[in-house]
Amino acid sequence: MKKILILNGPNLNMLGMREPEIYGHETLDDIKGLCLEEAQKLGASLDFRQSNHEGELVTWIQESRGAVDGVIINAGAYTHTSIAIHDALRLLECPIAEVHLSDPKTREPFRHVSYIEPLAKIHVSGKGAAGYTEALRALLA
Ligand code: DHK
Repeated sequence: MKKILILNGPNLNMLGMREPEIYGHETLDDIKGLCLEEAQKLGASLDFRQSNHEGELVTWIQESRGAVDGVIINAGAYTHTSIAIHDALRLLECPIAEVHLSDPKTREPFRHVSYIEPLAKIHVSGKGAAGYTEALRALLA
């Protein structure tokens, strides 16, 4: 059974009440439920996590080295700032999928740079919660 780690960065715990016109009405728990359902259909196991702390995300990425078959990451605002998360992801040999609920490239200029983009094999943006299950299917294809 393939193991997938899904990581969510800062403020994604506030989904549902956080700018729903941008991020949608689903909560992170709703998204977790969708992902678990999809993973079950695809015969994969899932570890779904969220942290507001950069170092905790870095530690989880380090711990996943050699332990999972793919990582899906929505690093929230750390996407645009974190060389530490970039460096941690470089340690991985498994495929990485970068997911965003919104499409950062069409938003403020400070969201146009992603330190994760060059390391990810799969990129899904602007599809809301459905982007997570799309990334899961792509990783497991
Ligand atoms: C989520 C965030 O928290 C923002 O900081 C990113 C991303 C976009 C999203 O669309 O999921 O800029």
